[in-house]
Amino acid sequence: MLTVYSKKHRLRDSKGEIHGGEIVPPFECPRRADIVLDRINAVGLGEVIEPKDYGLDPVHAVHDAGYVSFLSTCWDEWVAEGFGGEAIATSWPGRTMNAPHIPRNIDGKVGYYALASETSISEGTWEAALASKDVALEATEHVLAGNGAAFGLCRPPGHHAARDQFGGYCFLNNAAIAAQHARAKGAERVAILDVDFHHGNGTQDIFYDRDDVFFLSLHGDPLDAFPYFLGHRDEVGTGKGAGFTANYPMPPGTEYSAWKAALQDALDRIAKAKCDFLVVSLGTDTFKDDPISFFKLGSDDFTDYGALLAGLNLPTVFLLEGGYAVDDIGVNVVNTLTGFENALR
Ligand code: SP5
Ligand code: ZN
Repeated sequence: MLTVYSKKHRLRDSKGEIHGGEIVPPFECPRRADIVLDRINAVGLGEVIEPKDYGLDPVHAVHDAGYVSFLSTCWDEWVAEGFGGEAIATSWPGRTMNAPHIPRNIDGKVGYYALASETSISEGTWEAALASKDVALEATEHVLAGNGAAFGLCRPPGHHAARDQFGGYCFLNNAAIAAQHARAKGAERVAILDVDFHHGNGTQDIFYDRDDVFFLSLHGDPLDAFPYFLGHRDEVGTGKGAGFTANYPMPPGTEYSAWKAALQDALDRIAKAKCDFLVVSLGTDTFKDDPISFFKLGSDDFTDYGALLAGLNLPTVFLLEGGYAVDDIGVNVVNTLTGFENALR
């Protein structure tokens, strides 16, 4: 399988994440991508290429223009304001404010566009986010050209980024950008299957009222896990999108047997919905030793479910999302990809 990778991911190297009231080294760190790339090379998964620059049109196809502009200038505005640290949101339009006006002040804008405070914006974040969406688009192009499957080694991840919000370590929604690009290039109905431990709130937000992109997510119950406010079973889409969002929240301690049953249901629904293109939001934070998650998958389970995904027999783009057991992320990601490939043989 082809991998698309850009070393520009290293430009996203923030110093701190708010976690349990402390500022700690971010779980979402450059070493994650290096370990995945090392494993790809160690097993000889296939060629590794760099992406082209696809520009901002595919970004504007799913994100708000004001949001994109904010991301592109946030760091410079933050520095110009005289702040010494990274851009971290401290005030939000809370539930009693409907925020008709976007603040002029950068501190206010960061709060307006943030959905969580754990994710800082640091120097180089925007450039890394741009490279990450190019990785996703290059992998998508490769699959659209008839090559079966490809892996976009995206970093930073994307699935928490909504039309106009960042957070959960995500800035541009790589999976949404890829799915929209596939639609623009002729796919009739794209399925986005999100197997990251966390609910893909951003992807759901972007496609909630559409029937041409079917979003399905398996995740920790939002009553117990980030992003806390979206991802319940009764969220099924709206308008003509009704029935084209599917959520499988699962409780703390969920083992592979229960997770696999949910996956099989999701795969049945994709097969019945007549989708002709698949984007997999591939997070491996479902792993038993993940430091911020609570599912119990073992490394072999990733191989097993990779094979199940191949059963759909669809053109498939895998895009990296989360996974914070850094020493194991390479094995877990590559197990999914090899499980998929070996099932096709
Ligand atoms: C892409 C992705 O996987 N983003 C995840 C963002 C999670 N950020 C908030 C994590 C809060 C974790 N609380 C963990 C408690 C552990 N005992
Ligand atoms: Zn995650």
